[in-house]
Amino acid sequence: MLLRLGLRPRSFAASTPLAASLAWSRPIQHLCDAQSNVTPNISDKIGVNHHLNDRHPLGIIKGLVEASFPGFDCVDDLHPVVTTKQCFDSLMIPEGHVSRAESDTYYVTRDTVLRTHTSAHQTELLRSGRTQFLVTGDVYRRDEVDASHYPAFHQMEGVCLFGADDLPAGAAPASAEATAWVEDHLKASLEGMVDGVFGPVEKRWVDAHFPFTDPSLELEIYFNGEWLEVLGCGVVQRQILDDNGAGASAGWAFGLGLERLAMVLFDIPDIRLFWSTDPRFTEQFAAGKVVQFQPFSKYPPCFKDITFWLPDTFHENDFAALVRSVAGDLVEQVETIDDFVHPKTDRASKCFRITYRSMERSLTNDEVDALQVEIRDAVAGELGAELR
Ligand code: FA5
Ligand code: MG
Repeated sequence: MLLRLGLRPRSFAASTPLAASLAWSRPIQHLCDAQSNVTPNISDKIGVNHHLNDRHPLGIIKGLVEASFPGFDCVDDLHPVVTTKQCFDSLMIPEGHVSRAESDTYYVTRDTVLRTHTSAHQTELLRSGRTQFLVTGDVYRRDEVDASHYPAFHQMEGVCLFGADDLPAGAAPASAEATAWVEDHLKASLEGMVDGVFGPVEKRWVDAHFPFTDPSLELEIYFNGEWLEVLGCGVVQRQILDDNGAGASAGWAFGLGLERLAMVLFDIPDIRLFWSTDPRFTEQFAAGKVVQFQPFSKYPPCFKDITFWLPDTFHENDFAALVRSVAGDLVEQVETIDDFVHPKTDRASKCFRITYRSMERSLTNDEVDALQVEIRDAVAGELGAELR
């Protein structure tokens, strides 16, 4: 574990501007308490707001999806530091759920986190009386490292409520009939959005589970030879509607990954590119235009393996976050290539392969070696693991 959450009280939490407007949006290192696991490479991303840049692929795709939902209120300026109540409790995510773990979530203090999804704003917007809305923002997760996962990414949440008048005649909002009708409406709306934005693409629905929807589904699109999960969605739990002033309605919600959609739409092969400031990337895009990304070159990769005895509490995301904090976007992938348990002592070790590759230039052996040494030191120091 990089940094553990302690139990001492946090004095500033009460005065932290939550869900304040982006006027507050700048690095948040000063908000973090001593136990925070927010690393500088993450806090530096706060306030960049690619989704507000209409010449960035994320801003362009946001505009296209918003245009597919005419009449919806579009909210895109809520601050990414939220309370655990907003992010988890309000969505019926139980204590002890994996999404709350320090291995998966960036804690600012014990009671505040970098939002892990835009669903964190669902209930406050329901309470504001809105019945159709989209919320876009940057979200943060300690997650695996590969071409489609990044610790900072962007989501768009959509919510649509239906009153008794919208539902089939005689179907009470809380009835099974209304739920089935809302689910059909949800699928048709999202398929319509995807067909409108992408034209013909291969897609499929997969059963899913979210504590805040029932039933729950995910949509996948076939891209670069694989099924890519682009969104999660479902019928909003009755209790959430009842608790937030929408008890007379039924409704659906979705949360889509803007990077994933933009990868498909612009043919962008690696999620790190969204953070590139290389003009060879940024100058390919213009407001309102969909173009095929022209890769500027593929520089050679460099592979380095590291093997260590696992400390008592260890999660693979701890290692991924550590690698990202040392080597940033020079890391393309982190894979586990070997698991070993000592037959006599029962001690477990893992071997990870790190793929280093810059999207902008060739890396030198010396610089990769230096990064690897820094990672080895941090594994021994911060993770408290014994290198092999
Ligand atoms: C959620 O975040 C739910 N809040 C979605 C939802 C909203 C369900 C409303 C029901 C109702 P999930 O963890 O599956 O679900 O993430 C949603 C999408 O975010 C994924 O489908 C994917 O497109 C994107 N995503 C998730 N993790 C990453 C990551 N590390 N990097 C890039 N995109 C990601
Ligand atoms: Mg998912």
